[in-house]
Amino acid sequence: MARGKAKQAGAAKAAKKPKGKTSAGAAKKPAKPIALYYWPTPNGFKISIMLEECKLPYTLIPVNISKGEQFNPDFLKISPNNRMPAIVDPAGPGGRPISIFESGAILQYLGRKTGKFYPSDERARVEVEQWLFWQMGGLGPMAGQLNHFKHYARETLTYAIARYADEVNRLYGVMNIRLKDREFLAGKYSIADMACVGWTNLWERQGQDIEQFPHLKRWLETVKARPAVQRGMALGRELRKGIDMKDPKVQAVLFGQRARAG
Ligand SMILES: N[C@@H](CCC(=O)N[C@@H](CS)C(=O)NCC(=O)O)C(=O)O
Repeated sequence: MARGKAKQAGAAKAAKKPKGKTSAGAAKKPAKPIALYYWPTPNGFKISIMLEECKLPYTLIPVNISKGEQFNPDFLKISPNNRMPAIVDPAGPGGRPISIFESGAILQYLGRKTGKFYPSDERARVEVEQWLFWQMGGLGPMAGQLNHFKHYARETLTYAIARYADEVNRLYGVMNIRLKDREFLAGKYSIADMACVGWTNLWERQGQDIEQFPHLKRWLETVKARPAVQRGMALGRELRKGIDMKDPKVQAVLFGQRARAG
């Protein structure tokens, strides 16, 4: 975590301006920005997209995972799994701050907080949750392992690459069928789509042929055309410049992690 490098991101700037008055005539206090602990990866994009979609004020706090900032004790208090993204909302339940790790939990929280992209009707909500958890337990982890074995593993393990490439291919097929007769994964655009876009955007790097999945392709183009998605996926892009994921020092931080002393 690089607190010193914290800066106001897109929507956060807008929050500085007072926005009108309360019914009593007193000046309305601007919403306190949400602190977004972030690095520009598909998991990070889920939250930057949601914050942009909801126009919530936020402050970007880069967590440079290639340098091991995910192990800083202050960050571990917020995210004990040493993974970003995480958020701290100063205006949490009861008006008190709340910290949240795990991108799915953050998306659900922000959806409940704003009433946007996460319907309250139980049937509609279950539709969203099924596809959100499908991403969290399937598409994300499988594509993540594929990325590791295909691009970073020190030895070429053909079996591991084929296993994860097959699984990503299967999951793309499931998504393609789902999108055959609906515009978005849960019918209407939702946090489930936000969870998936950063991962499917990497189809080429995953060795997949998007032409094999025309409905998925149409969905990907539609989601990526949204200005908030574009802003979310561009957030902090410059932070990654010059980082070589094949650098042994970077790999020593990210790979071979084992249990830490409690
Ligand atoms: N299940 C977690 C996964 C988050 C995750 O894997 N984040 C990666 C970057 S994409 C990370 O922080 N890695 C740091 C590390 O491996 O030490 C979530 O969805 O929030």
